[in-house]
Amino acid sequence: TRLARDLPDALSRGQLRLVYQPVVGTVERRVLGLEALVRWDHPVLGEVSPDEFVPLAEDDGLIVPLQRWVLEQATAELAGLLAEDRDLQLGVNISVRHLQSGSLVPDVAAALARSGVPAGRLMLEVTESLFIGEPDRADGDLQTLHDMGCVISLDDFGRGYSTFAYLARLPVDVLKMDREFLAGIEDDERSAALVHSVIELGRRLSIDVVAEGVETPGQLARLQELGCRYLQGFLLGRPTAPAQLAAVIDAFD
Ligand code: G
Ligand code: G
Ligand code: MN
Ligand code: NA
Repeated sequence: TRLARDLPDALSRGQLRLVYQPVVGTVERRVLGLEALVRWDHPVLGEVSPDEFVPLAEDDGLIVPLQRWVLEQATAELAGLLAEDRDLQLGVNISVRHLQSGSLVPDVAAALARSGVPAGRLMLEVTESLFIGEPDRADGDLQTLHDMGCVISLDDFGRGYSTFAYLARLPVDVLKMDREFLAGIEDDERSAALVHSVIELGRRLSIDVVAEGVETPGQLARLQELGCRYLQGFLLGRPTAPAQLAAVIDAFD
């Protein structure tokens, strides 16, 4: 396909960029974190979603250089915001392939060293697809990243297969609750009970729970009643270009 053909040049021609979506603390009432989301500005086709090109990169062996670029770019851009004395955590989506390649540990270390961003500011978002199957080298590398001080989050939690067993096996600090969970919470007691259970699970395991995909004031109110402290979604803030970020963050203060 055209996208697959053009992808190798996207990096070298500077067609990739990052946008950042805020994660808001309901107790702190401010932006606590930013999730980096990659975009490809294709010269002819316009903006292409990572849903389309990340799988292509994974098939083409381009995913490691792509993820390396994401790590370098995101930490460099965060360093700029931290220099203005802001207290923020940066979330980066990790590809399973990068972890399995064995180069994630040195690539993270290099990005942190180059940017000067402390490891504790970097949250690596992994999905459960990583953990289907037997424990392997990837488990050890994830533990190494955790030992380095990086924060590990389990993304899209609750989508797909049950992930409870992974919570015992892996050094998970944060659960990002899939937005599917929010669908009915405003008026359906069963949906609300499910969300409550995930928040309770997090509390018992000392794992922070982030609700993803918060779109309505009703959902926000219900999540607060259920004790959810961390929120992400279009209602709180859209993915935003770096130049506008400082304004978005400071608007909450
Ligand atoms: O931002 P958006 O909704 O378009 O993201 C679509 C999907 O692409 C989500 O599953 C998101 O996790 C994933 N994604 C966004 N940025 C990156 C990235 O830098 N690396 C990887 N591997 N996935 C990403
Ligand atoms: O899989 P992951 O959680 O990394 O996916 C992040 C994706 O979710 C991004 O593509 C982002 O654009 C999208 N997203 C963020 N907030 C919302 C929201 O409130 N509603 C919907 N439908 N998508 C959202
Ligand atoms: Mn994510
Ligand atoms: Na998610």
